[in-house]
Formats: sequence, C-alpha cells, structure tokens
Amino acid sequence: MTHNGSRQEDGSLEATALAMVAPGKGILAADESVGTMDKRLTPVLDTEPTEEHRRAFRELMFTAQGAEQHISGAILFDETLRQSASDGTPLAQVLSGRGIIPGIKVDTGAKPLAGAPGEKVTEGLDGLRERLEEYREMGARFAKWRGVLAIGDGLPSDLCIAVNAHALARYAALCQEAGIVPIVEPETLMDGEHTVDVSEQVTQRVLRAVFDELARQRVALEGMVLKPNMVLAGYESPQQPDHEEVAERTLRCLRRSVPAAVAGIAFLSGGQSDEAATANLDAINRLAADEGVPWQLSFSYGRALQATPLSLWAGQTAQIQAAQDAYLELARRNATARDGSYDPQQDREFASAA
Ligand code: 5MM
Repeated sequence: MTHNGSRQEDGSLEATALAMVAPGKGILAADESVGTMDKRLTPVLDTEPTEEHRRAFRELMFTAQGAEQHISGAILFDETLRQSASDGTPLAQVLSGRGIIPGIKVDTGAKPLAGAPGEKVTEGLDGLRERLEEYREMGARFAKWRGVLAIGDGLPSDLCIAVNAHALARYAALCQEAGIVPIVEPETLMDGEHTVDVSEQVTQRVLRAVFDELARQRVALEGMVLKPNMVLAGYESPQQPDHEEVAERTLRCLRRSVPAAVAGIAFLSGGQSDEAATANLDAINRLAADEGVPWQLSFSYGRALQATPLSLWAGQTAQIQAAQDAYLELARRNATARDGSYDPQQDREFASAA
C-alpha cells in the first residue's frame, strides 16, 4: 500500500505516469463522447454518423504504423474501450500491443451548476469505484476527468472553481486506489474576448484550488499527470500574444501553482490550430530548457492531432493511408516540440514539396 491507501506496489503508479510523459512522446486524446464525436463526424461524412463510423476512425488512428514512436498513451471513451478492430482484436489491446498505454475518460460530462448561471460542474463520481475496477480489467492503466471553467463577466465564480477542484480530487483519489493514474484536467476555456492577463490570473486561481484539494484528499502527486490549458488570450480578443509570450506566461503560472512532485504536465490543445498548438508547445519547451523546470512538458491533444486526419478520411476506405500519414506527421511535429526543436518553416517546405 502507498501512503494514500492505493493497492499499487513498487511505485507502479509513478512508473506509469512517467511513461505517459516520456521525453519525445505525447498522449492522443481520442476520448470524445458519442455526442462530441458525432458533431465532429457530421461535417465530414455525407451520411449520419453511426457507431461503425466512430469505431472505424478509432481503428484508423490506433493502427497507424509508427505512431508509437511519438505517442505514449491514448485516452479512450467507454464505447471505444468495448470495441474491436476489424480483425477482432480489442482496440485497447491493439494499443498496448504496440507499446501505447490505453487510458479511459471516466467523467460523464460537464453539467449546469445549480445556483451559478453560465457555469458547469463535471459529473461522474457515482459508481466510479466500480467502473474503475472494470476499466482496469479491460486494460486501462490511466484515466481522465475534465473540469471546465469559463471566463466571463464575474466568471469563473469561486463556487465553480471549488466544486470542480473537489470533484477532480475525489476522482483522482479513487483512481489511485484502483491502481490507475489520474490525468487531472482543469480546463480554463479560451472562448471570449478576455486578455491574456485575465487568462493567466484565472488559470492560476484554478490550479491553486485544484492542488489544494488534491493535497487535502491525499492524492500522490508523483502518480498523476496534470492536463492544463496553455495561457492564451481569448480567441476573440483583438490582442493575441506571440508564442514566446504564451510560453513565458504559461511557465510562470505553472511555477506559481504546480508542486514539483507532479509526475508531468501534458497540455490540452483547446481548439488552437494544429500549427499554433505545436508552436506554443515548442516555445514552452525552449524556455523551460533555458530556465529549468521540474516537470516533463508534454501534450495530450485531441483536436490538434485528429481534426486533419478526420477530414482527410471522411469515411472513405481509400483515404485511410492519407489520414494515417497526416496523423503521424502531426504526432512527429509535436514530438519535436517536446524538446523545442520544431521548425515550422521546414514543415511548410515539406508540405509544399509533398
Ligand atoms: C477529446 O475531447 C475531450 C472532450 O470530449 P467530450 O466533450 O465529448 O467529453 C476533451 O476532454 C479533450 O480530451 C481535451 O479537452 C483535450 O482536447 P483538445 O481538443 O482540447 O486538445
């Protein structure tokens, strides 16, 4: 037993967490719930999305040859964890067979928070202990829970921050008890016109509240991964910071709020373009190499790794290879951003020569 009562032995929570943020690799967030996935599929298909479309796209992503060089783990949705590839191999086994750790999204979504108009709290704690047992048996070695905080007039409220932090910590403690590494994802949304200053202040408030709760609920920081937003300006703000400013503000915010014991940090892309998500990660890692930080700084991207492959595939078998090639290229670029050696110019030349 570890100090927080987990049944894990030999620090294997920590070993899994470190493998998830291993240098040169990142995490594929393929955990869209049915509704979100269908929303992404609808514009690219010429028919209504079905379970088979969702399964086929996940199979395409998980069987891309060579992805394991740049991808350490993949987050699945419940439906996907129960699906198999065309040859009958469970999709989780397809991943683990090539050295990609399977993970599972265990929250059941962000729902309106009573008494707090415009704000949400993430649900899914009821029955979580039992679900974690089942997911572990099905091969999941880590989990994910996302809390969302919107910036607006007087938002986020202290109430919204507190209840989401509490839920994240309850989830994380249950995961560690079950021998599963929790990805703790408090996402401050970048929708709106807010300045980068506001974004930095709010992200810091949120992270401090989350780490207070994690400490109170005895979560072992060495056995978890933090998945935060980068500090950006609101997408509708007329004043956008450059990559260097994003890096400076993001690292300052993390240093002021994230304990050094945390195994690693894997940023979400949060609706940035593929290129912006990579360039920002690259700038963050370049600055971190100069200044020194105690954590690995990785990625756990959903849209930034999947949007282009999805639109290339568009449900066409003949397009599978093209979609897989695009995914590999995006994974490779983000892997280079892990050590600050991403070269967008070279990538543009490569793309126009191809
Ligand atoms: C992949 O999208 C996840 C959300 O799905 P639901 O809204 O259907 O629950 C999301 O949690 C995602 O894992 C993170 O936000 C990171 O994804 P992005 O696209 O922001 O990198």
